[in-house]
Amino acid sequence: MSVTSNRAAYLTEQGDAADEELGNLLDGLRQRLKTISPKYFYDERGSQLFEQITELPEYYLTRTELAIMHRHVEEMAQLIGPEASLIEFGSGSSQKIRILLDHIDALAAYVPVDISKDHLVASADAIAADYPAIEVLPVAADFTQPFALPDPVVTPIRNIVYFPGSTIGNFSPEAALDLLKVMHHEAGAGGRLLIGIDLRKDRNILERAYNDASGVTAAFNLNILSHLNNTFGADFDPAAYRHVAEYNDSAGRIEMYLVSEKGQTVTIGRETIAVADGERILTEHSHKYTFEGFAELAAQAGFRPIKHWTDADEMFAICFLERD
Ligand code: SAH
Ligand code: AVI
Repeated sequence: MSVTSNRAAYLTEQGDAADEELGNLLDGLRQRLKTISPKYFYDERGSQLFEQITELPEYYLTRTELAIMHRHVEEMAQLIGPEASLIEFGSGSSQKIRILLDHIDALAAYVPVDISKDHLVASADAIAADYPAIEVLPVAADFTQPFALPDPVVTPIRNIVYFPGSTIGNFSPEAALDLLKVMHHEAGAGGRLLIGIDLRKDRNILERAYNDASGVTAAFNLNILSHLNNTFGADFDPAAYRHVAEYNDSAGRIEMYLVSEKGQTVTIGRETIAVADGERILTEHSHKYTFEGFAELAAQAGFRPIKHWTDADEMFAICFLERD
């Protein structure tokens, strides 16, 4: 773990060694259904493309969650209480947190946690500049592994883990449970969780959201290959793959793939991998929950729902939970 100064405050960096990362990546590509972790979407360009996705007319998730936040923020702020530390998992552009920061009294600290380091630093700097009274302590880490929390100057009364965006949906139910356990750990005694979940709905609405007419989601999906080329020296040809997103009704999830347009090989490290014509590489699942299904999962991690809010069409929910 190293600590380097930046304008926001101090950036804490925690992560796996490069060879462990490469080993995990190769394990995924050796499976019968080749799989790349969706965490590799988020290099600087991937983070920018995700920002564009949030503004697409088809991608209802962000504007629906923002509307719920605006509508119920006073009640959320009351439940959070004064002198809390807000720990945001997958903070991205730190846009939604601003709604809470505008309404919470005497926050102890804001701790944005994200794997996309440059984007994290820029977003944390912007928050620090716009909210000079709040201590901003960014952590660049893979949040699926427990990480050390920075020490704020003001000792928080409680930790609130904030996990918006329905990013929990990008994990299998087993991995989501493990992640909820990490959040339970990071929340600590008396801690709470405020989390966004995308609800089950008509497959046409879902498939449109992940197959936008302007092709931004396709560019986001294909960018994962450029990220692997830059990070691991791989030689994927992104132009030789095509984006596919479809809803799997029985599993309740959108599945995103890259489909190879021809037989080809890719070299990563010392390994050469054959990809057949028409073969699919799985890049992302996006699970859609019922509120009850999510509450059941959260209960297994030691969280009890206190309150939840939805929009009028019940497209999206924000849940506030406390530790048992
Ligand atoms: N919270 C924002 C961004 C959601 S996009 C919103 O609600 O709009 C998902 C974010 O999680 C990205 O910023 C990505 O970089 C981050 N992320 C994805 N997987 C991660 C991981 N394993 N560890 C840390 N951050 C991760
Ligand atoms: C970050 N996550 C919740 C997004 C989702 O909707 O699953 C990522 C995304 N993938 C394609 N479009 C957006």
